[in-house]
Amino acid sequence: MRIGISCYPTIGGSGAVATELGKALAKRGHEVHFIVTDVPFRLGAFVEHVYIHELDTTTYPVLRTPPYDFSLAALMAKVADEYQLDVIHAHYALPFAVCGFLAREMAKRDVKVVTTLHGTDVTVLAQDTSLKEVIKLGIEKSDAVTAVSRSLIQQTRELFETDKPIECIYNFIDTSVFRPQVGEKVRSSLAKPQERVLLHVSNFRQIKRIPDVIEIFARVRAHVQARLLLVGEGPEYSGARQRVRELGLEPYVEFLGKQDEVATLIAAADVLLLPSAKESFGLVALEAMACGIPVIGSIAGGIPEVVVDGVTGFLSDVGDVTKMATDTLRLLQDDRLYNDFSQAARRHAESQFHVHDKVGEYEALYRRVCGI
Ligand code: GMT
Repeated sequence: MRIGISCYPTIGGSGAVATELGKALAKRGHEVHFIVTDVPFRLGAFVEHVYIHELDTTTYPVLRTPPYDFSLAALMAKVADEYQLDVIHAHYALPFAVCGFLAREMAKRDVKVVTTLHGTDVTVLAQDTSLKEVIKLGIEKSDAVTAVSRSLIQQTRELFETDKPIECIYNFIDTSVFRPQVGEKVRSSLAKPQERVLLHVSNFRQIKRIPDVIEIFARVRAHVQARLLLVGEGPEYSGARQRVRELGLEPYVEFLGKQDEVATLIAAADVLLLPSAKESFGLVALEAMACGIPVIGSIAGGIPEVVVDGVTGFLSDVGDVTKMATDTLRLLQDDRLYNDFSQAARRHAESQFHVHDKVGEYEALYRRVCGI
């Protein structure tokens, strides 16, 4: 098939999933056209059957802001016609599903629009009443809609009061890339042999609850020698640095900033902390589990669909840092328990979220909407 993919190319779960999907589809022989503002960060080296169509965001003196969304829709339609696309896959309702809808109206061929909801587009942007109706339009005008968890389907139904069928296709992982042991070198450069390593990876937005991450670490460190790796950047970054200073934890916390290649960093850790207030899926939890790293997470959104409480990690109510710290210590102070969790996490990632299975689900969906 010939598939167009539009996504946010910057660091973030939705861009990572869209890019990995495109690469996996291309490896299966499909022709994949990324229609984007920049080359997606996870694309890496040249991949056969993958084409990039970058948007030229020309500004005109008369316009206060470039007509970015219309230009993207026009580019989608142009690529659809020139390369005879069967499907445009929009990753994120706004603007991509809406642009896809406009592109389908403009294109000369019968191209179908598939939208994947990733979370923030629904749970955060829909709170803005001025955007809610346009997001709903993008969802309802798509030929097919998927969401990355059942929880997100439920939330979408409630927020938009829509009966549009939404299918759950979970995010996926390439377990040959995210695997135990790949982090050994990184670990020895970042932590002392006797230190246990706690890790948090996010875009440092308020919903990630970075102060909880630091508090859990402070409580754990009171009992075991440990180091905290913080990967990512965002609005809460400077507040986090200040909190670490106030608690006197500076020698034990590494702020690593934005990182493209996270597999080796994740595999270098002992435990992943994900205490988010909102999370449609929690891709980093899956990446950690694939590396055999148990997850300490919150009962929020789709996290309980990814992490099996008491088997591949421990889950707590949002904000319950006491239980999260206690559970982390339980894992770190009991080697047998830790190994059981580590092995179960890897097995669960392989059996439930393998890239081959999920890409197969997307292929079946594309075929269905195209009637082939
Ligand atoms: O977590 C973020 O803030 C980034 C966001 C995005 O748009 O890339 O991630 C969302 O999509 C990911 C991929 O499907 C999910 O794993 C994340 O859980 C989801 N984030 C939220 O729902 C907050």
